[in-house]
Amino acid sequence: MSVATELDVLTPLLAYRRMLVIRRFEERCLELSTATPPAMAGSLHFCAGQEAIPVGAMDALTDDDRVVATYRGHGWALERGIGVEELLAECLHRSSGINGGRAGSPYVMAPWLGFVGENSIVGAGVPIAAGCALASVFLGTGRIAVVSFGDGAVNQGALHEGIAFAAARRLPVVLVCENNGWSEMTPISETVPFPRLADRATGYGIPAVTVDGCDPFAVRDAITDAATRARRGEGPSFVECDAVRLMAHYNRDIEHYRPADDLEAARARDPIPRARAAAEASSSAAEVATVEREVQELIDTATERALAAPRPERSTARDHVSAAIPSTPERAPGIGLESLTFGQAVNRALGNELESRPEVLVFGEDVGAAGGIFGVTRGLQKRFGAERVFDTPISESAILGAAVGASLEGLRPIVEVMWADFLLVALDQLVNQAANVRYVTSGRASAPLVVRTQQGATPGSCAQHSQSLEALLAHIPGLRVGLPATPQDAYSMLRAAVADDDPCVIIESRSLYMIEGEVDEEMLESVGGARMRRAGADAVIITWGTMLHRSLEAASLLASEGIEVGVLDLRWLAPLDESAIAAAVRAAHGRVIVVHEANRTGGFGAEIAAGIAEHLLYELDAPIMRLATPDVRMPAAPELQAALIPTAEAIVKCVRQLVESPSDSGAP
Ligand SMILES: Cc1ncc(C[n+]2csc(CCOP(=O)(O)OP(=O)(O)O)c2C)c(N)n1
Repeated sequence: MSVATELDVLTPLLAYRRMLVIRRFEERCLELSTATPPAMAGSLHFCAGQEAIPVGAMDALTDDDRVVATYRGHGWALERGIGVEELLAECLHRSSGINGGRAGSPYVMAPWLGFVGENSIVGAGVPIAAGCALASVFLGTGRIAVVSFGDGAVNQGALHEGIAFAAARRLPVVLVCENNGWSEMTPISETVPFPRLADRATGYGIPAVTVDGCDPFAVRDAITDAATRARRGEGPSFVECDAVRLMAHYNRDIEHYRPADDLEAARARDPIPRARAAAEASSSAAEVATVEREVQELIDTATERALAAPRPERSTARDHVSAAIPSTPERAPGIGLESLTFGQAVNRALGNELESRPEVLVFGEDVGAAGGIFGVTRGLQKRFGAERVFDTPISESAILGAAVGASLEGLRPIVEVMWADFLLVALDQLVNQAANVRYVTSGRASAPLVVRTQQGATPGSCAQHSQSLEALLAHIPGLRVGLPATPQDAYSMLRAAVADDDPCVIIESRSLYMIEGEVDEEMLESVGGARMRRAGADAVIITWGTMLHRSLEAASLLASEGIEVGVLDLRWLAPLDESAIAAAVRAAHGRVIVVHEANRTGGFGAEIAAGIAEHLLYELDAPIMRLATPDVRMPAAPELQAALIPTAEAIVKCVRQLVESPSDSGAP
């Protein structure tokens, strides 16, 4: 039963009380936000008219089940056990708020209470709920995950991917559609050409019902059935709750678009008077009056206290973006040196992680039985079983979202996104979801997942299978981004990523999968840290990924001309090893060239150059040069690719220019 429930059985009086708490809470928020001056900043989305849904649902759940809520989620938050004062203080952005003012009204999260969170990205909670449910099955906890979303969310890709994922694996998920008839300012009838949204679910082969979402008991019964099926291992179910929206889309919405009769019809179905009538029919008038008085007192006291609470300290605004990097693990160099290809080194790292950490799962498209399209996960499913290494639907949002949910539950998912280009269809789960968890929860929760992907151009690869996208990811606070370029790094950096407590993206290079090198399995490290791959005092090439090899080739060519150029392999763009960059710039007497395969404009090279200019300007002997793929889409023809991607010869030319006439040099 709900943590908010004092009694085991939901009575009409109790249902009324709990629904009234939600209603009065929101009325108070509306009051505070429309006061002059407003006491509450920002947008608030009220669930008035939908209170029966969380109240009924919670009665079908155990305290241990997980709730992933719609952004219109005050009711779910209160019902899952967040106190009125803590929630109100959060909406007031006070330090005593459940998220210390970092979440505000629409993004409250408290995974430690089973409240995985609201989600301000429509539909995004479904894949996350699938991940929570995946963890439940794997860990055998018996928990289910309930995810709520609005009617408009049934048109969202992430929702469909999440359902496909959950249905494919028969995960214990209950999908609760809160159909209030409106998607922001558009009636749902305009975007779904049939009346019953539950019909959408039948295409996934899962049971679906429609119930009166203004009746907590009808909701409870439907969710109890769905939860029972989920607990029996029969997979997800869809419960459409037919409800009403009483308070507009958000606090300042004047509803100019809404027909008067629609609002009137909604008011006629207001669940609060109905719940009151039911309470009066089964309890005395004095009991009902007591409930009303107590609820009012609860709201008034919470308001007084929340308003008096301090605002967050400005000095804390940068805290909890990422965990502190742990010290480098003990290593024993020289033990177990073996010659492996880059791809084999990744496979070895995955095998060792699966072996040493029972909480590691590996999943993605084709990674199971087939071993991945590049053979990198070959043999792992056979060795560790299909519970731990498995194939997924072609649903990148669901793959990443499931990783978010599973990581919140204490697992360490390592997921493969076959091509970095495909990350673009699912970035929400990395950027808006995974990267936020630590910050919004002030470090009380995190999403320690690892995404492995590969990128770059190879002869014949088209414009949708060639891009180098690291700068997009390195731009996001909260994400770690590493680009191994040697078999040893492919091994050690992946293991560092798994050990790290934050979301990490490891970007491999398809063109490097077959290169061979010595790998020391005992060589463990923490995330971060650049490596000087070659010393040289005439200039330094700062690079990463595929360009490391071209830079080293260029350095050898230059050495034969008597020019000694250093090569710094950054390896991790986040965290960035700024001290290694500074040391390299100084050792090269301020002659620097940054080389990368990604397009030039907005490439990470610009960040490196800006950082050097900011901190080391007076160490520079010449303007910093950048060599990158020009701002062109990537053609498939090998001849055209070769005309664009930096070659060793092009690097040599730039370095010569830099070394020979430093003061005149500029970008090529
Ligand atoms: C992915 C995404 N697209 C658009 C929005 C902007 N937006 C916020 S709420 C909303 C309407 C959602 O409608 P529905 O799912 O029916 O939920 P309801 O408002 O009825 O609770 C929209 C479009 C968003 N937050 N996320």
